[in-house]
Amino acid sequence: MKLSAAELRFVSLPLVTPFRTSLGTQAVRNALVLRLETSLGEGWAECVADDEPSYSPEYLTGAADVIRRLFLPKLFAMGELDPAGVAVALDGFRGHPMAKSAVETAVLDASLRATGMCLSTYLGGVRRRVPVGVSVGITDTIDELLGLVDRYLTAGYLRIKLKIEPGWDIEPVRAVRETFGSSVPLTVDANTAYRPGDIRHLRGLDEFGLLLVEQPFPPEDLHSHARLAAAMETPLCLDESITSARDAATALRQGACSVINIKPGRVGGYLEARRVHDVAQAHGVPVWCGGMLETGLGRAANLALASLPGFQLPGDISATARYYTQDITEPFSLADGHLEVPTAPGIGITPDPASLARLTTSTEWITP
Ligand code: OSB
Ligand code: MG
Repeated sequence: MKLSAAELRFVSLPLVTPFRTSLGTQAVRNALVLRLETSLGEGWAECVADDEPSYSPEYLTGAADVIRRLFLPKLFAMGELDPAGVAVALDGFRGHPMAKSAVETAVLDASLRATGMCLSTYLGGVRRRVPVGVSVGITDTIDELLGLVDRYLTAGYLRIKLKIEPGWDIEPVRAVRETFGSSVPLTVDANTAYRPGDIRHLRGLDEFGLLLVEQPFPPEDLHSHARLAAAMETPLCLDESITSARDAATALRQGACSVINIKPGRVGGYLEARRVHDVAQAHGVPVWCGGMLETGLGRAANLALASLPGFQLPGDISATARYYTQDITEPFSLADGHLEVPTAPGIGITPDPASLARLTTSTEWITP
C-alpha cells in the first residue's frame, strides 16, 4: 500500500451541554479529521488532541503541524506502508502520541478496508456489543448534577462517572449515593486536581463504595498514587499517567493503580493500546476504554478496542446524543446500556459527506 495524498480537516462540533472538569470548561469539540488516499483506497481517523495543552501536552494545531510537516512526508517517503511499519517509522519522533495515533489509525483503516476485515477482529475482539457509562461534568449546583445523573440512568447508562476537584468531591458523591442508592456503579475522575497532601481527604471517598477513583494526582507522580492506593480501599485507576505499555508495567509494578483507563490517542494508537491491555491482563488487572469526546470516527474505533476481553468495566463511549446533536457520522445509540461494535471493514464507519461539509471549518490537501 502506498500513500498518494492526505486531507487534513478541522471540524467544529458544538457540545449538547458544556463539559466542565477540573481542567476547565469546554462548549465545542474541535477535532482534526484525517483522510488518506492510498493505492488500496481511503483511510479515515480523527486526532483527539484538544484546543489547548491541558489534559495532555498536545494541542490540535500543534498536532496538525507535526502531521503535516513531519509525519506525512515520512509516510510519502516510505513507499510500501503497513500499520506496524508506520508505528516504527514514527517512533523516531518523540512524543505526539495523539498525532501518531491519528496517522496510524488512518493507515490501519485503509489496510483493513482493503482486506475486508473489521478493526475488532483485527485487534482480537470477543464481544459484539460493549457496556458503556457516561462521564458527568462538574455542575454549578448539586441539584443540577442530580438532574443530569437521573437523565443518564433513565437512558440506561451502566456506570456514572463524576468529575471531581477540590471543593467538589465528597458532597456531590454523597448526594448521588443518597438519591440513587448504593447499587449504581459509580466512579470519580479528578484529572490530576489533587496534591499529595490530599491523601487523607481522598480516603473520605472510601465510604461510598466507588468502583474506582481516576487520576487524582499529576501524571508523573506515580509515588503519590502508590501511597494513596495503599491507604485507600477503593481501587485506583490511572488515565493521564499511562502513555505506553511500558508506563503501564511500571505503574503496576509500583502499585500505583489496580485499574487502567486506556485511550488510544494518549498511548499513540490502537496497536499500543492493545499492548497496554495485554500488560494489564498479564497482571490480572481490568482495563476500560476512556473517551476524549470523540466524533463518530473515534467512537467506532474505540468500540472495536473495547471488544477485547480485558475490557471488564463500562467505557466512556457514550451514545452520540450525550455529546452532539449532529456528528460527522451517523449516530451511535444506546440499547440496554450497550453500544454495538461496528463490523464493517476497517474502523467500520465513514463520515456522512453532507454532515462533514457542514461541520468543517478548514480543509488542507497534502501531496508528496
Ligand atoms: O479524563 O477521561 C477524561 C474528556 C476529555 C478529556 C479527558 C477526559 C474526558 C472524559 C469524557 O471524561 C469521556 C467521554 O465521554 O468522551
Ligand atoms: Mg480521565
